[in-house]
Amino acid sequence: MSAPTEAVPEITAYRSVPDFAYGRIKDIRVRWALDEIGQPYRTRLIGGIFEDKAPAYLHDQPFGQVPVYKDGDLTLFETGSILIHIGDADGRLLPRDAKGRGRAISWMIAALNSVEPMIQTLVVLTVKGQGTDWLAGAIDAAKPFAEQRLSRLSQALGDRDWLEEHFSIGDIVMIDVLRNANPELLAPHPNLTAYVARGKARPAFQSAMAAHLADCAVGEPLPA
Ligand SMILES: N[C@@H](CCC(=O)N[C@@H](CS)C(=O)NCC(=O)O)C(=O)O
Repeated sequence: MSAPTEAVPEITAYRSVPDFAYGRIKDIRVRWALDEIGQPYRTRLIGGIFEDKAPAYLHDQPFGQVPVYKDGDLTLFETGSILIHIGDADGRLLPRDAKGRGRAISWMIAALNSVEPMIQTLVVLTVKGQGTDWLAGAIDAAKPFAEQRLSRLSQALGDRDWLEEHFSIGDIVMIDVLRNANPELLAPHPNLTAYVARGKARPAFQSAMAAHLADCAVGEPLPA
């Protein structure tokens, strides 16, 4: 739910990205969480993904990445920390009890730290290795790590709708990580494929994705 007024939180997003990144930039996670709780926000577009970032931006996000989140005098970077902040403000995405809160945060960190690196490695190799003679060998080396994590995740999810009893910030990040994986990796695990489809069917995902795509043009070239 994008809103123009300055009284609402602000998130940063890119004005343009290369083809492979279109619809995959991480501001979607923050937009999705905000839309889940009906919190309007505004976006600040910061140029192309590979453009240099201004010193003021690097102060807010030391790695020059998207998203940065501002709410009044609070400025946060890292989607994980932003989602905990949003979740704490509204119990629907992050249970208030210590056990439930801890499990939801554990799943979110598992998505960021145990699952995403394995999947992202394959994406980077595939994008940067196109046409090279090392790509096949590198994929063969990296793929078993992703397969093992997905297999364990599939086992843990079982036949539940969400990672815990209720949908949480853990599901937002895990589903966003999985939807960016090569579908071939998910194919052996129908419960993961169905889990991603369930997440993408949520009205808040759809409104967040529509706003995300509306802000961003496709076609920025890859740097050499
Ligand atoms: N760990 C960061 C990662 C953010 C991130 O990877 N942002 C990408 C877009 S999806 C980016 O801005 N990349 C440009 C760069 O790394 O220079 C987070 O979760 O917020």
